[in-house]
Amino acid sequence: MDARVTRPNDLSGFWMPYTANKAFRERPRMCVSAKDMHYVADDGRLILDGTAALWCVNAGHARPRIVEAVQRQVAELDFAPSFQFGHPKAFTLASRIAQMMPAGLDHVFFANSGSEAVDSALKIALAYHRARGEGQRVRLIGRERGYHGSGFGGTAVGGIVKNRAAFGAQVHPVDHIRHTHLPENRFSRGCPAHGAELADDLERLVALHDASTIAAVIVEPMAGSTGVLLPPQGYLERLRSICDRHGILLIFDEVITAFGRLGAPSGAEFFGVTPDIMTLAKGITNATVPMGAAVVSDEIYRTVTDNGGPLIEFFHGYTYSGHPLACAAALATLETYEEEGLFARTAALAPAWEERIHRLRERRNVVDIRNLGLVGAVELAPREGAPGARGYEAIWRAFDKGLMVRVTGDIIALSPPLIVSEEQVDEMFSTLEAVIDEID
Ligand code: PXG
Repeated sequence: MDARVTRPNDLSGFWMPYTANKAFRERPRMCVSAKDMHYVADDGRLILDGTAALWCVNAGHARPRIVEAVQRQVAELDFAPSFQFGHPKAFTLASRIAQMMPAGLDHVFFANSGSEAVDSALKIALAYHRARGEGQRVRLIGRERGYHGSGFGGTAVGGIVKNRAAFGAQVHPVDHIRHTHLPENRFSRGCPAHGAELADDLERLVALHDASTIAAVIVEPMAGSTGVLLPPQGYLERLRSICDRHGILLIFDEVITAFGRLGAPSGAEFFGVTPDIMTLAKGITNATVPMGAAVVSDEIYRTVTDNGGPLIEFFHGYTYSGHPLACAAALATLETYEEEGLFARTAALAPAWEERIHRLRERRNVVDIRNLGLVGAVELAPREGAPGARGYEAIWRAFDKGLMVRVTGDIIALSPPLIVSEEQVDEMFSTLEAVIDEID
């Protein structure tokens, strides 16, 4: 089949998300089909997927089991409501997810994206404290340079300046602990040695606001979107113990880190630290059908459902919570991960990945390299007076050379599908070297 299609002439109707819209129209990058590790561009070129799209196509593109499951599902049960009615696959899927996640996280609230998963998690935290008679615990704590999606809740706890700046006062009382990115950790391999004590910044906020006003702390175990910031060794354990000391819920936003990205079912398992609530999305369905979820401890679920109110205990949900197509896609995705041993495969490939990415150290403008699991970041120095310009150039230069990369400012991030071969890893970084060499 000829993959070429006519490019639509008018590119102004679609207001593209998180995109340089005007620049895109001048230099469009269109994908028209995909299979396994590759996209096909509208000019017929193969594009190696260096980022699992937006960190989400973990099993690779158009995998047969998932495609067939969605096709079957749409014909069998296109939609069924989850408000006061149910359908079996949502229950089966919730149990499967609970089995995959750390012991004690047993109940799953379904949403349709990471942003909705985050908003659900934050509302669950508030409802939990209220149900146990501590309704004054309303403050939500995020972290600088954190990303928790684009809902109002996620934007408020998020810590990326540009994502917050245009939207005025946020809707909820929030505060932020310090980010974990320290200059002395540059070129670390895996989690950096310095900075566990940055978790103590939560004690500062407890002293300022009093623990009795704080409902929850939300962090990404490994911050992806903001440019791959890794937790210093011992940091997450310390955060966990400070939360415990003060009755503050710990939420791990695992939208990127769950489903094999680090070589384990979740970041929680990888790091050996269990949160009270975990958010999921992206890899949950291999991105074929939108889905998100908040997974909560039995204690939280029971407290809210036992004390929340008569009949409906928790007044929150989405029309498409537990959508049958998403459930079918997720079940087939989890089977694919398991059948192909993709999480263990990632763990096995991680050392070669680390070795290869750190060979970029001597390239021009490279000021830091970070890696963990199948995640990597190459940070370029900003061009004088034009921060982000080198990063943006890297996107289109890489695409011209047949590679998809993601960029935050001048940080180039890579996170390929977990089926990537060692040869493709080498191809990816060889292309990236050529791209970096071209950028002045
Ligand atoms: N939490 C985290 C940790 C995320 O990374 C979201 C929530 C929001 O998910 P939705 O499904 O609402 O977009 C995300 C999303 C990038 C990039 O290039 C990262 C995300 C989305 C798009 C691009 O780093 N993460």
